[in-house]
Amino acid sequence: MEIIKTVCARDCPDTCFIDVTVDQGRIIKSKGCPDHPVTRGFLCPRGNADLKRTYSENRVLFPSLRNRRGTFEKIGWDKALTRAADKIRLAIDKYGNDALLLYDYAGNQGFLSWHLPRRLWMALGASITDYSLCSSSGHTGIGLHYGSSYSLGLEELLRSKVIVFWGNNAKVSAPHQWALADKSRKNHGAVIVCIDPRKSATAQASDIWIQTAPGSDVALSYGIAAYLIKNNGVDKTFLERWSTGFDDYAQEALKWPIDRVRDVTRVPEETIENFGNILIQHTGAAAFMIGLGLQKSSYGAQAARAVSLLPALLGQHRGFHYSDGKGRQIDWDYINGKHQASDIKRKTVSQVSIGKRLKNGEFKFIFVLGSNPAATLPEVSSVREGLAREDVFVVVHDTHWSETAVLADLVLPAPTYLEKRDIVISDHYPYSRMSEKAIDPLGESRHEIQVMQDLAGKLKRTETWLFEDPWHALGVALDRTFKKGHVKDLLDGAQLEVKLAAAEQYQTSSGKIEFWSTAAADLGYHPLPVQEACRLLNNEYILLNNAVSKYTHSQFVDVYGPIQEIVWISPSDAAKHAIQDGEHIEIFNELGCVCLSAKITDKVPEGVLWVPRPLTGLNGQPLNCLTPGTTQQIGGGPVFNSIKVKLRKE
Ligand SMILES: Nc1nc2c(c(=O)[nH]1)N[C@H]1C(S)=C(S)[C@@H](COP(=O)(O)OP(=O)(O)OC[C@H]3O[C@@H](n4cnc5c(=O)[nH]c(N)nc54)[C@H](O)[C@@H]3O)O[C@H]1N2
Ligand SMILES: Nc1nc2c(c(=O)[nH]1)N[C@H]1C(S)=C(S)[C@@H](COP(=O)(O)OP(=O)(O)OC[C@H]3O[C@@H](n4cnc5c(=O)[nH]c(N)nc54)[C@H](O)[C@@H]3O)O[C@H]1N2
Ligand code: SF4
Ligand SMILES: [Mo]
Repeated sequence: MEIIKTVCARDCPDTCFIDVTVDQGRIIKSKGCPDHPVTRGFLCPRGNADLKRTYSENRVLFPSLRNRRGTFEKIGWDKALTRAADKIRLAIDKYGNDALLLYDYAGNQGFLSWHLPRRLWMALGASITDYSLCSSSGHTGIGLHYGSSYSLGLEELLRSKVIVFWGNNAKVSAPHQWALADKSRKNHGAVIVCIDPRKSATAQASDIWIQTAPGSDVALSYGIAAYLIKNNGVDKTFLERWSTGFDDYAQEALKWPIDRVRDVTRVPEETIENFGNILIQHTGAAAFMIGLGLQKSSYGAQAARAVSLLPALLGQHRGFHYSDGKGRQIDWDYINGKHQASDIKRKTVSQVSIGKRLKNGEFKFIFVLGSNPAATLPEVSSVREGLAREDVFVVVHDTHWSETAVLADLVLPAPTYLEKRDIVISDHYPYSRMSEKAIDPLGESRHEIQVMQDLAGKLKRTETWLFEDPWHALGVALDRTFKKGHVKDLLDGAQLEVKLAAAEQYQTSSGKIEFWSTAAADLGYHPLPVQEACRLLNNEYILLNNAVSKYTHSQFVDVYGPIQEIVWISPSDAAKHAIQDGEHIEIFNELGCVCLSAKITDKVPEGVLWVPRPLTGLNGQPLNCLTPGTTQQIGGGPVFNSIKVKLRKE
């Protein structure tokens, strides 16, 4: 028996260190590393179930090619890659480089599994996406005022007196972040506040739940700011030294007296006052945890920028946390090959709104890596139609038979993170160690790097950077990433600490926190955060949706069964439609219709529905057939929490 030290590579903020017990080449146990200051010995239900998912019957174990009858046939790697190379050449010859699309995402966050494999596609001049599906609007929004969106180190939570989870369901989505907050509460009585329209698991476990109307967070932020200003709760010395534009901001905030805020947010006046008083009482010791859910709505970037400014009023440098990815010193363009292929023109398309392009057959060869677009993209019916087109050749490299894999022409088996060596650097914590291989790749699965190099060989590419030793490449790109030490130390088993960017450095044109954002003005946006109206027609509902504990996006259905096909509806809305608990109802809009079982609960307010994502309805339709491919004005992000639907009894 052996204990292998690895790191969870899932698209999750916690990046746990995992100790895996292997007996005779088989994983028998995995456990959260007890010494890691954040993992602290426990894993989430996905981490605990990775063992089962690794050995699940749904694994892709050998290359499989779709035949004329539409079923898959096992083929050898050599034939598979020859076929892929032929199709690439054909697409380029007939339609040009742009007709190739690399559709890659964060199924595995490792450098070797995700980023380095991009090099081949850079050399080919393939089209790529802008990665706008998850966090880009929040990054852009916060960046307008701070220059960059990196934030307080998460271990600051252990010193914080007020911890505000704002549009953030950390108890489910980042359980180790939640555990730090909870520890702070137990150790020194930190107050945990959750701001969410629905009673999420986090809201339930917090000391204070502030229930807002969806999309009203800018108003709430201004209301709090106005309360702080009127009650001598702002740190004027800090603001003078470290910010610009406060007077303009204050003028706007004061247009939001508490009764106006109440009308827009539906938050009672005394709740706003109480929250304001708590912040004043603990001035300088608040942590605003800005959720990804907060910024995935029509004006989500506005909400993120508004919330991010509150800690500055309290005299704190970057007293928020979003994601610290932008504060890492990593030479991404060296890793992914953009640097080496800088003279090659390529098309970058919106990931959020790619559905229509796929449907229209804009790309003739698509390589999907580490993502399941046929489940997770907006306008998913168009995505599915596009992937199934006769004139489009789709290759999927995945560990499992995903919804996308079953639509592909060629499916290639990938090893899970437990079956390969890699490095994952967290966007949230500074600790890093090698993600060691626990077991040999199952079946004929082949590492992403190997596949790309083999494919490059088939295409007779000769660029040396396509064949660079991956550890050498990471050594170059991560040369300045760690406080002390290098990639070679990680390879030797060392644990390194990532260098964090200085909190009091602001990459704005003034070098200060800009309440009145000059960058926003330059881009044609309002320099201050703007509360936009969220209008519904009669009988329309806002459909909120987000992750539940057992699943990482579309993954783990093979372990835990389907995501519950339920929809939360408020008692008054249920009564309006004479819906009984457990009754099947259809939620629909102009894009699609999903059938679900009604769960009547006061956890959602009137006019709001909630479903776990990304479920498949009782009628076989995926949740995202309801999601428009609309992009946000700021940052181009998605609008998953602004889906408008109607409902009817089945
Ligand atoms: N178990 C599990 N964990 C995950 C993932 C997973 O798939 N499964 N995915 C990971 C990824 S990639 C991401 S992006 C994160 C996302 O995780 P979070 O950052 O926690 O974001 P969400 O879960 O999308 O939404 C959080 C909350 O925002 C609320 N919300 C929606 N609209 C509004 C609004 O207008 N105002 C306010 N104040 N709140 C609103 C929702 O009701 C929800 O409870 O989770 C990560 N962690
Ligand atoms: N309705 C709705 N939809 C959403 C969201 C929402 O809030 N609401 N949120 C969006 C967000 S925030 C995100 S981040 C996206 C996520 O969307 P996706 O990136 O599509 O997420 P997954 O479904 O987890 O797909 C990851 C795929 O990678 C595969 N994989 C895992 N490990 C490896 C590996 O080592 N190698 C290879 N080659 N493949 C691997 C998995 O088997 C899986 O098929 O979903 C978005 N979709
Ligand atoms: S999915 Fe997240 S919380 Fe779960 S084990 Fe992996 S890193 Fe940890
Ligand atoms: Mo995400």
